[in-house]
Amino acid sequence: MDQVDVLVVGAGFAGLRALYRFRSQGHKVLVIEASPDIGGVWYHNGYPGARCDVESYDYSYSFSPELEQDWRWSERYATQPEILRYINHVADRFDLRRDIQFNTRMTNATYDEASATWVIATEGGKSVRAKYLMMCVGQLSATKSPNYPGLSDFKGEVIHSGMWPKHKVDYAGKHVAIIGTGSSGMQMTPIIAKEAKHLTVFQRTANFSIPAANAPVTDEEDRAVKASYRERRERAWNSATGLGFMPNKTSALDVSAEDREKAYEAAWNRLGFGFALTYFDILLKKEANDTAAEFIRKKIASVVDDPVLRDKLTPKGHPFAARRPSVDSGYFQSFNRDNVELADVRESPIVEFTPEGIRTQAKSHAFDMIIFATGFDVFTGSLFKPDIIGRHGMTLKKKWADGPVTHLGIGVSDFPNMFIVVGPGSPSLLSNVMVSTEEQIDWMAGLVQKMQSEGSVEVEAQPEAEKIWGQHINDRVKETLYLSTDSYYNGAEVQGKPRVFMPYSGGVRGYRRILQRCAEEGYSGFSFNKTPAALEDTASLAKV
Ligand code: N01
Repeated sequence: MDQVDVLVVGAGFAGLRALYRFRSQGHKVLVIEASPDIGGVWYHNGYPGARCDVESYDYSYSFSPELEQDWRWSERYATQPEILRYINHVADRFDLRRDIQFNTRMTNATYDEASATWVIATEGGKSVRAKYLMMCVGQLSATKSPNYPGLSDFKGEVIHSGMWPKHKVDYAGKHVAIIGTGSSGMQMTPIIAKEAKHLTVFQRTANFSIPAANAPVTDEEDRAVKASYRERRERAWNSATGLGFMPNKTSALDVSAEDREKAYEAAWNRLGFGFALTYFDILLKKEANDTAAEFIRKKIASVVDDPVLRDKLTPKGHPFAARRPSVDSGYFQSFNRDNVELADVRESPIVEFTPEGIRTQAKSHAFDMIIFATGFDVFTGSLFKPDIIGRHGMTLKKKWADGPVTHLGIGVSDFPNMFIVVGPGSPSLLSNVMVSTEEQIDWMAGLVQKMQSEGSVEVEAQPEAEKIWGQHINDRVKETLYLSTDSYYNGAEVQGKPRVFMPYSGGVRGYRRILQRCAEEGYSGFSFNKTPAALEDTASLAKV
């Protein structure tokens, strides 16, 4: 059986960063990746229009000033192919591939209490023993498709946005359906609309969206960013979202309607997600939120010609940004085209798939291709795919049957020497995930260094610390509007999933301080053992 110090699961941005950091620290690291190449979600989400809605300069690694200086982003918001080129460049530049095994899916990981190591088994029958198990499996990687009756009877092509095929998908002359209007559906709609003969978008919930304000990066802009990249990073690390927007102390309710309109207009045309931070209380107070929501509704109204469509496309019934808003490039305008139709599934639900297409309560639609942009089993889906078995046979699925329980989103009691990167309990999807990823991995590396220096072999989150962290997550989210609606933040995206708010809403800056304080306190809330606890238990039993 192969033996390594750190076994990393997943070769996306997090897995590669973990490999780089732990290898630099002298550890023997192995990354296993189920897919044939690196990139994680960016490998799989190759749908048309896929691009990041965090600015390229911020959605990139900060660990190497040389890398920062050498890499030249072409657009303010990078497309999926450009992001893949970037991550491939990083992998080659730092010689990361030699420690990655592709086409290797972890089926289970079992904690061997006697040796304080993990034994990882893969689909191909391989076993690896590791001191530390690092789960870098992403939050948006377990795709989710509704299981409609007749699904397998459909004669055309069925594609999921999050598992986009590698062959060229041709829409020309075709009748295409997109089910789902989250970020993926909204990004692909304008592009497919231009190529397909006819496009039907099946919408269940109208979503708020902000224009991407994308543009090519000029040489001048590139030089300006690179001249003070550190300061830009500092701003990101010390901002609430990891996007670098400075704290705003003004309430949306303390300014005149005219000034508010001007501020929203300026943010609308340039800031993408930053729009949500125009005033500090947009996500805290319903009345403040209403002002932003109303501004967006007016914007939608100004670009959609047909009044009935306009009404259907207008988000109602949930506060702006309490569900993840999109950042789009011409989504609403697409519905002015003659070849684009909106099918409102609340008004007329999908009854079944047929060999020819989809039958809703109202009518039968014929399609050549149906695209599921129906999202993911978020946060826990990918962590539950393999069986992770900790102390005393406890499984992660059982441990989290009522929702994720963690200390700082990083460690779980009964699962010693296992770290979760940007999973539940961390700022994760409420932040620029790149910032949170690097922050957590560097912190974990510090923890492992401490263990090495003092001869500890086992680290484990303490149940009491998990309770305190869980309470803190709940206290912080109660200050916001996140709980006022169903969303994938609180498990509503999968029927039967525990309704628990999963990410940490206290912000990147606050989280960073908490991690720092925890480290200064000797990693409070974690227990460390120099001999595996199981052996100590046996020794004390022998004495009785
Ligand atoms: O998934 P989603 P996504 N019948 O869960 C609908 C990141 N991302 O792939 O809202 C009909 O947001 C569902 O309807 P409802 C980003 O974090 C980033 O679009 O549940 N419809 C919803 O409209 C994003 O938030 C980028 O009522 C059904 C949609 O499917 C996350 O990934 C780009 C349905 C799912 O939306 C996920 O985005 C893309 C059903 N049975 C993604 N089931 C960028 O960085 C679900 N839906 C730009």
